[in-house]
Amino acid sequence: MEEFKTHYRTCNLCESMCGLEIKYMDTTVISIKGDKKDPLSRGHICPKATALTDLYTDKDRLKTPIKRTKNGWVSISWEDAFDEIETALKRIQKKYGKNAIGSYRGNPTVHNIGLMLFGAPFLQSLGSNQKYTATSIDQLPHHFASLYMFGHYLMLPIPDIDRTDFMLIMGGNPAVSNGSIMTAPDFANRLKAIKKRGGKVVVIDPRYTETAKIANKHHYIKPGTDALLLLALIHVIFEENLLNLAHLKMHTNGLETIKEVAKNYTPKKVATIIGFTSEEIQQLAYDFTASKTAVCYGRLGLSTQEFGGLCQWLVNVLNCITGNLDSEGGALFTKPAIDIVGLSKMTGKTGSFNKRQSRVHKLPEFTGEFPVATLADEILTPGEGQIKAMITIAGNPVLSAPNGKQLEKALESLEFMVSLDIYLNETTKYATIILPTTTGLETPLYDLVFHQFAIKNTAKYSEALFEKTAEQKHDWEILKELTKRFTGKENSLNLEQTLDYMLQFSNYKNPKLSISTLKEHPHGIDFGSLKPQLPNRLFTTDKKIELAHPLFIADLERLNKKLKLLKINAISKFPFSLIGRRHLRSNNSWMHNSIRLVKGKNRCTLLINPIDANSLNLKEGQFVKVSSDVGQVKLPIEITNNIMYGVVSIPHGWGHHRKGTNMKTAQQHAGISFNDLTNEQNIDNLTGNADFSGTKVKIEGVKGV
Ligand SMILES: Nc1nc2c(c(=O)[nH]1)N[C@H]1C(S)=C(S)[C@@H](COP(=O)(O)OP(=O)(O)OC[C@H]3O[C@@H](n4cnc5c(=O)[nH]c(N)nc54)[C@H](O)[C@@H]3O)O[C@H]1N2
Ligand SMILES: Nc1nc2c(c(=O)[nH]1)N[C@H]1C(S)=C(S)[C@@H](COP(=O)(O)OP(=O)(O)OC[C@H]3O[C@@H](n4cnc5c(=O)[nH]c(N)nc54)[C@H](O)[C@@H]3O)O[C@H]1N2
Ligand code: SF4
Ligand SMILES: [Mo]
Repeated sequence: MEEFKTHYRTCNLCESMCGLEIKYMDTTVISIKGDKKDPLSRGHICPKATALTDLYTDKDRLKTPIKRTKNGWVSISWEDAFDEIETALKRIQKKYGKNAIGSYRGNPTVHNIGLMLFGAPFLQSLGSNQKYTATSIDQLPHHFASLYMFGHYLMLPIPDIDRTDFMLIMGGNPAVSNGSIMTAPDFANRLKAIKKRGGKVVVIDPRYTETAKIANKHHYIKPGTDALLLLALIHVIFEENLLNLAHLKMHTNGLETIKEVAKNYTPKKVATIIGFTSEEIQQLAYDFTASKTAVCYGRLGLSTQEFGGLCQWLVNVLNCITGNLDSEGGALFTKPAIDIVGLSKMTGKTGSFNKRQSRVHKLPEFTGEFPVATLADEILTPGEGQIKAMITIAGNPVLSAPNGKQLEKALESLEFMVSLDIYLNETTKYATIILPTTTGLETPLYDLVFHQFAIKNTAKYSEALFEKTAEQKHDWEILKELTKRFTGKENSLNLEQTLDYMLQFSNYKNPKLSISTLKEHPHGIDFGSLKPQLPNRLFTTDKKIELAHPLFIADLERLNKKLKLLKINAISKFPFSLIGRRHLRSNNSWMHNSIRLVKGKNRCTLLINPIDANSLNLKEGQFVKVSSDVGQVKLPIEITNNIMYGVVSIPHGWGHHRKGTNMKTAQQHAGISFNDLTNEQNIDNLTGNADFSGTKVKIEGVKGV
């Protein structure tokens, strides 16, 4: 009998970069286990990893280009698809100008080395300003804070969780999400290790989350009020002389301004509004500062809210003024082998803001892209510069971006749309042509982005496990061909050659990195823990951390207005705050076609507190109508003590009942879409990021389904 073979690779599904050990025979996967020798993940995996097999064998996956006709979708050849796309896009450029072609790139872009290396040159070849990505429905406020504080939008401080004595987690649920902007595989055990070594973990979240359950302490907070808590903590630190800038003492600007503005936010003033007592706020400030090392980590729940920019700024300020920025056990900057930040010294690309404004709502550009919240209006509003054609790459904005129904209307109105995707789904069904791509086990991987955000410096290259079929194309091959058609020039380098070129600039010389050295180390290479790097690594012109940039200070006005409103506590037509949640066996909107991931009890439910359920006379499992100012959905409820009074939760990424898709398993487990309730007008006015969290809704019981 033939022996099984073993293949080592990195999982591309979330930010954790888990090492996988895959046993296979021919083109059949026998087992997927954690790779114990991976220096970062140490053998950890989650249930999604085994679904990589399902993605590989999924009969609903598209394998050849398809074109929408009056009689439905038909397969066409790659050559015809490229010709038609070139002709249509060039016609539209000629008729309406270059900005008539919009693009949206979704989350798997950053998990796909082909899209990372070949996506930007293609979009550049089109010369359009109308660029959108999932960044503005996710981590934009982190980038914004880093741009103005450290001079580079990618200089994101990463919690040193393996050495910290105190971790304050706000608006993140890494026990389920496996960590984000903190590549920390096996997060739950790393968190338990903090407790084991005598440290403490405190979680601040409107839901008693899976992370909260393994922490020392959890505290509810009213959605959208975290900036007030952070300011009150900073207030206590100044007021009680708990300040400690450690080695950064001579390297900051604006400390006095922070002290001045924090005066206004006494614990007493903010406590009831955020759902704390003033003693609890004070105690948190004492615990944080009394700990030898500590780190505050604020993630999605802090970013996708009304004050996302302020929150991420204040998280950095808190770490900095307590001696926990750029220090072991605090938040540190990484030094990956291929160092996009370091390389900016050559490329000069450090990020930009508000260099131009969007056409319809005058929203600011961030590093070349506009907020996706305004995409539908850019398509639907006539006039010079209106988007007439769209390119979507690895994205499903109909389910992921605010007000999905409005976006559907917009996509339907386009003259032409092309999608690079693996499925005919809620977004790609509006395409004129879908170009199917390889994914997962069929692709090579080097994590350009997540090595940059990891809690340790490592490097790893994964070769494709299975050869693609003759009819399939990799994302990068498709993009390379399309680029050639718009520049007239052939890029002579393939994917590995491009990576090999970049590896020459590696931060590490021992061993000297190249694709071939990386192939000799299939488990990855360990370059050790993160180290302090400031002030050298700063990109600010005076090499100082800007603690109080005027943009943040000015935005406090908006927060103050909100504070006044919250004090009034007026009766609202939409009395509940809706928040999201993630599940270990789900991944945004696109992994629901795997039976092993969706089977079991329905997960697309509304969580509600027993007090709220009682007052509305609702019973467990009953269907409710949830309405917001833009739409309504119906789904069953789950009554639980694990959610704050006045807050309800629905997971995002569901809503697969929409007609015209071809994902049969997902359709059978359709759920409803959170983003049929979110209003695209609700954004963080400072950064342009979508404000999903705390969407105001009304709940009413309904009979039957
Ligand atoms: N209400 C609410 N909305 C949210 C969130 C929330 O918490 N609440 N979260 C937000 C966040 S954090 C994010 S990142 C976004 C995600 O938003 P999106 O990135 O728009 O959505 P995904 O669900 O990740 O869809 C990924 C798409 O890529 C395709 N795909 C998968 N792999 C590949 C590949 O290798 N190549 C190509 N070409 N395509 C591929 C899939 O089929 C799918 O169509 O959603 C955001 N939206
Ligand atoms: N299993 C799984 N893993 C994933 C994903 C997935 O879909 N499934 N998606 C991946 C992606 S794209 C991302 S970006 C990451 C996100 O990773 P995380 O940032 O960990 O995201 P969530 O799990 O959505 O956690 C957000 C938390 O914020 C809380 N929250 C909501 N509003 C507020 C608020 O106003 N204040 C506070 N303090 N908390 C609030 C929510 O209750 C929730 O617990 O996860 C990644 N990993
Ligand atoms: S946590 Fe799960 S999905 Fe994320 S990289 Fe690891 S195995 Fe893959
Ligand atoms: Mo995300």
